[in-house]
Amino acid sequence: MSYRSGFIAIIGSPNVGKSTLMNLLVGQKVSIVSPRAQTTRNRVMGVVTRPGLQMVFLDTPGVAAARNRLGEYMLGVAYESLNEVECILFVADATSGIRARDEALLEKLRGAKAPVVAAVNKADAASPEQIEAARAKLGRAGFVGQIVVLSAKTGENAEELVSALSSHMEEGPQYFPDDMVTDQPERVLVAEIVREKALELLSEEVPHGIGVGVEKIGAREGGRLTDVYATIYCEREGHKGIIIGKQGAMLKKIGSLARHDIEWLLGVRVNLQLWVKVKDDWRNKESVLRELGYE
Ligand SMILES: Nc1nc2c(ncn2[C@@H]2O[C@H](COP(=O)(O)OP(=O)(O)OP(=O)(O)O)[C@@H](O)[C@H]2O)c(=O)[nH]1
Ligand SMILES: [Mg+2]
Repeated sequence: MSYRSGFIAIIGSPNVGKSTLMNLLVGQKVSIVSPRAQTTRNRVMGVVTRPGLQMVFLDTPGVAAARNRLGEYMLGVAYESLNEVECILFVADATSGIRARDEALLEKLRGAKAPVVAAVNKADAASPEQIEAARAKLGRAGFVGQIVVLSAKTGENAEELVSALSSHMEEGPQYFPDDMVTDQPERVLVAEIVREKALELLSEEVPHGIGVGVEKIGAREGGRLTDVYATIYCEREGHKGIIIGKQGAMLKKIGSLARHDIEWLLGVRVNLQLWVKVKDDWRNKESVLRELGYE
């Protein structure tokens, strides 16, 4: 039998579980996840390789009205991903249902060239009525080929989604080697881990204005220890105080959670040094956006 492969864009409103779902399918965390909307800021590739089949997922930022240049960039990333794929996976959250914003996005997908498959996620947390309501609305759109109800958290029905998506893969090459799960460089993965922990631990408006830059990843002691230097950027002096916390407690917490994950990623003991810097209104500044990889 011939080899089948293709690219699949994952798109949906913020916080519906797109990144969690991609991580589940890939079998490894490649895209960071948090309870806050607008966690994903860039296109994140996740590769699923099976015998005779390769599916290349593109996780994208949740589609939401842009409030700054970073937001505009994120919207662009989400929409552009639709042009380069064999299939579109629209993700909705069963617990919040198909809201006006989901419907507006769905309307945009109506004109897309690629076939659309929908996932109704968070089935583990939704009532049967909520699930039915979401499924019915998606069905009424008229162009959604398959609708799969699942849970990215428990893995329930994930295989059903894989088979729905694989039916849209076409005869093609194995794009990436068997052991490759993402195209993100180490530096980006490390910065994202730090950002994930900051998103998890900080509250209110602080997390949204955070960016992370990694200045150094360097081995020493004959490779037994790796130094990682990273800076957390925020938008205001007041935010800097919150990120550092009382006697440095918050920064310490962020650092210790991040170090744990970075050690797992790099497979070596890590000395993580974190700094916090204020860059006034950086989400509107092209130079900083470029520096942090949002270009
Ligand atoms: N109960 C439940 N929670 C889930 C499920 N999938 C994701 N979540 C949670 O939903 C929240 C958002 O998950 P993400 O994967 O970051 O969502 P996203 O769609 O990628 O969000 P953005 O990147 O901001 O657009 C996190 O707290 C997840 O743990 C699920 O199947 N069930
Ligand atoms: Mg995401």
